[in-house]
Amino acid sequence: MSVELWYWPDIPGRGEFIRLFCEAFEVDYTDMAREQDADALVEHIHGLEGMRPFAPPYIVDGEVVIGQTALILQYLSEKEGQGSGEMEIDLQLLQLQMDIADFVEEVHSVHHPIASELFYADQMEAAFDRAQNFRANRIPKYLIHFDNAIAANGGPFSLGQQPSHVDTSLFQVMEGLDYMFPNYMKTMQGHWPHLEGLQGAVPEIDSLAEYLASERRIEFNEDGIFRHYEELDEQ
Ligand SMILES: N[C@@H](CCC(=O)N[C@@H](CS)C(=O)NCC(=O)O)C(=O)O
Repeated sequence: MSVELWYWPDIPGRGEFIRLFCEAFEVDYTDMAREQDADALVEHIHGLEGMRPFAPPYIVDGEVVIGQTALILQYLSEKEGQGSGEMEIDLQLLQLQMDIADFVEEVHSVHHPIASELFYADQMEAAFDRAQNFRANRIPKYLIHFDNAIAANGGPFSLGQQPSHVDTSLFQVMEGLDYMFPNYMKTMQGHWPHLEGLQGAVPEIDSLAEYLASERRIEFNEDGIFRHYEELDEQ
C-alpha cells in the first residue's frame, strides 16, 4: 500500500525532506497534493479529527496519521528497515533530524523574522539584521555540529558507508543554503568538509540520482523555506 504524503504542491519546503528519503530508499509513496492540488490538502487536513497533525507535511499510512518531519522520517526509516539496528544510534539519528528541523525553522525566520503571516516585503529591515546574525553565528554553529557528527563515523554519510534519513536531509540543507546564500557559502567553502563530501555522495545514490534529474524535483523558489534574496546574502 502506497504511503500518502500530504504537502504543499509547489514548493520543496519541508515536504522535500520526506520526498528525498522516499526516493532514495524506494518507498512506495504518493505525493497527494501534487496529484490533486493545494485545495485538496487544505480540505484533507481539516477533515482529520482527534490527535491530528498541526501542519503539513504529514503522512497517512493505513491507520497511522502523523506530522512533524523528523518523526515521519524516523517512522519511515524504521518501517523500511533503514535504521542502524541499534536503538541508541537510531535515537541519535532522530536527534540530528530534530536539530535539522530546528535549523530549518531558523532558516524560515531569516526572511520572516516578525511574522509568518506577513509578506517578506513588510519585514525586510528586520530580515536584513537577522540574516547578518544568521550568517555570522547560526550557520557555522549548526553546520560544524553536523560536520562533526559525520566525521565521527568517517563519512561520507552520518553512519559511515550506510546512508540514512539524516543524510538526505543534510543534503537538502546544503543545497538550500547554496541557493539562499551563494556568496556566503562560496566564501565558507572548506569550513565543513564532511558536509561537502556528503553533499557530493548523496546524489550518487542510484534511485535518488534519477529523481534529482527529473521534473518531479521542485526547484527552490521564493515561496519556499530556502529563498534567495540578494540583499540577505554576503555582499
Ligand atoms: N515542526 C514542523 C513544522 C511544520 C510547518 O511549519 N509546516 C508549514 C509548511 S512547511 C506549515 O504549513 N505551517 C502552517 C502553520 O504554521 O500555520 C515540521 O518540522 O514538520
